[in-house]
Amino acid sequence: MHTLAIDIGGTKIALGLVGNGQLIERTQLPTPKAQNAEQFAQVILAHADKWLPEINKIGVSTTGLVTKDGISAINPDTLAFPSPFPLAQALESLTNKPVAMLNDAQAAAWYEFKALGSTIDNMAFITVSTGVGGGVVINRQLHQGNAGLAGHIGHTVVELDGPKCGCGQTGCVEAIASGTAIKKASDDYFFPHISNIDLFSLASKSQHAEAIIARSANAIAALCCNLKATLDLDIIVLGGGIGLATGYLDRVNKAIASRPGAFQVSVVAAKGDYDACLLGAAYQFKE
Ligand code: BMX
Ligand code: ZN
Repeated sequence: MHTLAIDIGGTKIALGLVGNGQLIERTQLPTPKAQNAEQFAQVILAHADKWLPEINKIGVSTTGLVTKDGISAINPDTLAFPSPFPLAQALESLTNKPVAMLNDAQAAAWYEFKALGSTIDNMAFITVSTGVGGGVVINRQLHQGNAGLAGHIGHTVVELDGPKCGCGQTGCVEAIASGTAIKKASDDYFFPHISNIDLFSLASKSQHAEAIIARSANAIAALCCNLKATLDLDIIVLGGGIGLATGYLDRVNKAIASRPGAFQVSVVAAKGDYDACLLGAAYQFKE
């Protein structure tokens, strides 16, 4: 029997049929508006219909703060969940299968930690996508904290006079570096508006496109050095649609290299590639 993996992001939901830790098949759908958990679960399950006879458990990784009562948004601009949003309970009652659920970046952090092998004790995973999410592994344990908030590093402040964040703070990493923030900065300058994919292609020809991407990468570099100073991490793993875009990791590493040696940390691309959070969803049943 296999696992149904569900990764809920602010822009898309990825679904996978996972067996022996490998993605056998994969599909995705645009994230619907989260009105009520049962309806949201039904939309997801309709897309996984043909796999249901082959699965005996469901692993979910989701954007938002996960508690036993459900999901709630830290930044409702990323994806507004009427909170608490009892999605695990809804999936369980519709399928009669056990459901495990973690924050998306926490799930990916655990998966990526295991993929790194035995030499690493302390690491973080950072996803730069619709928002900026994170998960931390300390002394070889996923650290969630008593409220489940640990790893929400997108909401640490790096520019005191920076842009407003949907979480209510000012100058959060997410408000500067996320795909949403990049798109906003790009829409303020380029007309007609262009996609983030086109912005990255334009960076070699347009100083302005390069500056928007560099501001994001510099904020992520500052975050990495802050994490190194706080937790003395051995390594940081980067994922997400922006994090894995061509040239982004190089920009982050270059910005880190210009900072004092004590705060430098090596940043590598996720082994799970764009599917680190999806693989992390299924991986919860491993250990
Ligand atoms: C936000 C927050 C995090 C999430 C991160 C990345 C919400 C709804 N989400 O900081 O929980 O891990 O975005 O999420 O408050 P993604 O949608 O970009 O994958
Ligand atoms: Zn914030």
